[in-house]
Amino acid sequence: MFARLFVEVQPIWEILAPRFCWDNVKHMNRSSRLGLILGASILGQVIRVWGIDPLPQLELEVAFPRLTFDRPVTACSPPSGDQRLYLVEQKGRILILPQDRELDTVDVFLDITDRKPYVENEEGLLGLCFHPQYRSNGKFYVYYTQHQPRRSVLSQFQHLATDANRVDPVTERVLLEVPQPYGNHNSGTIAFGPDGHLYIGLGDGGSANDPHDNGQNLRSLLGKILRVDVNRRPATQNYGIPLDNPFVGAGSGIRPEIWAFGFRNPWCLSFDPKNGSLWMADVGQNKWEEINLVVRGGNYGWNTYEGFHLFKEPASKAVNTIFPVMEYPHSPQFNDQAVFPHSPGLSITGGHVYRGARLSDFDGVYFYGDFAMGTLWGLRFQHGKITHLGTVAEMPLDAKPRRSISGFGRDADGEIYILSFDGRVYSLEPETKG
Ligand SMILES: [Ca+2]
Repeated sequence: MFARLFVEVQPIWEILAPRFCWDNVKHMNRSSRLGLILGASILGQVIRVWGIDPLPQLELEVAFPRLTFDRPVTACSPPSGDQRLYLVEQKGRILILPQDRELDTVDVFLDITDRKPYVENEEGLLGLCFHPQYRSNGKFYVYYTQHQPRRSVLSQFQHLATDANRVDPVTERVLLEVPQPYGNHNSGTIAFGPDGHLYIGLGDGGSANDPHDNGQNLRSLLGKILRVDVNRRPATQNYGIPLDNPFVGAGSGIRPEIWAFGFRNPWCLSFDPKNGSLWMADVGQNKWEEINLVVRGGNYGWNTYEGFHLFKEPASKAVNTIFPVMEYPHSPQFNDQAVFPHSPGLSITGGHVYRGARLSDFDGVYFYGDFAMGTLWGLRFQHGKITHLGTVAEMPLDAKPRRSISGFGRDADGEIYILSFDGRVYSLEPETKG
């Protein structure tokens, strides 16, 4: 299934030729040339891959032209028929965006900025999802970081009985607190599965290279995806453990909350609304970014493997590793080691499987992007293999500020949005000709 494909990669300078004059390239300073090389290699569409079809191009359009946001990280709509997007800002606010996109006003749904969740670059209010019965119970869940001591917090809140657009922070019920040794790799992506249970992504604790080997340690919650029951719990517990979790009863301190393990920094996880499969992008260390299909009890390799590649001896430490659906390199030079050829990036941002109605060519396509490069890709995975793959939108080389991709949003209709630290939310639009 993961056999190396035979590929033919076109040299970068051949790709460049129609667009750029070589003399201009020679006279660029080093950083500009690097940017150009990376930008050119984004033209991964010219990589000819046997048996994999390309995808059409899309354009990104500013979805709310009169609104800008401060470090948006995720957005979603509640399962209540509410068509509006609820957008999370890393510094601690959840905003309800207007259904009329020309408006310049938002409702502040929840504001915990006074708790100062955002201290280090990867800390903050990082996750939001709504209870499947949100319409009747008004419950939703957030993940945020705190200091003294440094930790991650998973909490339930409820909107006001008198105003569904507002939340009183005193409704908070803390479900879980996890000590964090470092400021990075907090993950914080949360989602309800089709089984009604809450799935929680936790990074490996941070620093670099997973210094405490948390990813492979089943006695630690770090470097895991957890699965908990928010509805049925023992009186003394803040959440229940579904009895069919894979490590229930394993003993020896092995945590029964764990659903899957061997992750570095899941960003982000998402269920395909059509078939329930769980997609998760894991941010890489030095060379490889990866996309995984997560199954019950699966070991996804970190820190023994980074993508498909042995990262830390011995290989025997990661038993039955499940390798990614897709990986991409930090440099085009690594493509000769790759299982699939792919244009480069430095930090993956996982998105969603498209099941909306507007972009029929993209039904079933998993969208993902890169925080550093601003590239948007898509892939379609059917019957155990990738059938379609390609760059669907590129960051303009002269974009200022750079169009990073910090997160994705998905609304009640299944339409996908791109969130960027340039302060914008983008919608996906068919490419305009000419
Ligand atoms: Ca992995």
